[in-house]
Amino acid sequence: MEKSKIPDPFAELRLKSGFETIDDQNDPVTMLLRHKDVRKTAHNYKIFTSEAVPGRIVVPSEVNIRDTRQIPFEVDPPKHGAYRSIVESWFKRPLQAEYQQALAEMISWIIEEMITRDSVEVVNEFALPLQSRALTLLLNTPFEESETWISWGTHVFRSEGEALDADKANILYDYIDRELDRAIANPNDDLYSVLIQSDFEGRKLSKEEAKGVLVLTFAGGRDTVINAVTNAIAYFADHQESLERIRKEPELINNAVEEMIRYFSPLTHMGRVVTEDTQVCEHAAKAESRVSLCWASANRDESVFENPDEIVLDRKINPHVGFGFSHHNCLGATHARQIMRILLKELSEQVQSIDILDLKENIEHWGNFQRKVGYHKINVKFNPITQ
Ligand code: EMZ
Repeated sequence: MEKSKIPDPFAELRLKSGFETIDDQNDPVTMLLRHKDVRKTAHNYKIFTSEAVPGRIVVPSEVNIRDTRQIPFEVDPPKHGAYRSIVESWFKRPLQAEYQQALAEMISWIIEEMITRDSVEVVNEFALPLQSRALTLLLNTPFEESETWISWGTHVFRSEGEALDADKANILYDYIDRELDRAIANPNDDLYSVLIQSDFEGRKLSKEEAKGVLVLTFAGGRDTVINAVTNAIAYFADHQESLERIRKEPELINNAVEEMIRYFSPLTHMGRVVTEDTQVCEHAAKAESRVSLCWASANRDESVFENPDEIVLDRKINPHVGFGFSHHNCLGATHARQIMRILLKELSEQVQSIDILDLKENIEHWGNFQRKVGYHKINVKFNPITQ
């Protein structure tokens, strides 16, 4: 089997029943597996709320390690929209030419350095620094801050072998508190300062609300971006011809990125809490219970996608839900898309081929499902293009 393959563990149950209930810290979750059900449920925020106890819609639940409500992620409409409109234009900055230029320089520089090495561990030496450095653009903070963020590792709430790591989470909270205090005392033009000065429903955004946006910004786009970047490199290692095709047809890049996000589905699923007794897939779902929208399964739904288990670089109709769906579609998606587009462009221009030396897969366990989401480690050798 190709080393970069990401199998679909949901296929059988998606066809059979459309759902599966799994345990999560004694707070079960019914995972919805079909594209149609996932989208319908995502729309229906009145019965399937995101505004539960902070941390409960995340699987694994973060209720024991987090009190701060992530904003706008853990708020329902109409308040969700009011929060989102404060931050939307900031998170669209990656569409600006200067932003893309700065990002391209960062990514090009990393690749230039990596192609000189005999071996690169992509997760920690490539994807994590890339994600953290790119985040300095999104926050508009000094580049040096990325060193601190890199030291936190690939996930701010989890460590290898530990699903929830409260000590680690506290490092992030303390850091954000300090930065917000600094911004209150000495505002500048970074995201902390912008949030603190924002107006919300006729008042200023509180420090706790600003913190909610920042925790989401740090946590939500971290392992997801790292997995997307790492999986893309593994894919090109197995498919040198795709790298070549992108070099010759760079106009394919946007479609190719969407297709990779569909296939990789860097975030397996996201939960909702049921507000009243209802039904999912002709199955009773009680008020107060949890369901999850399984993006990874929906993205392989054979009733929607032809050849769902293949990366079809020029797939044209691609209603994937890799960035979520409906009101809560990913706030960081513009930034993530730019990272991926520039990565593909720079890789295709600098790299001839990639050899995988060794790897350790990152397998998530959800009840009986085992899902590969990426790698804990993957050592590769980048072979430069030699003219
Ligand atoms: C939450 C989540 C957001 C959660 C879009 O996903 O990402 C997870 O990685 C975090 O642990 O807190 O931010």
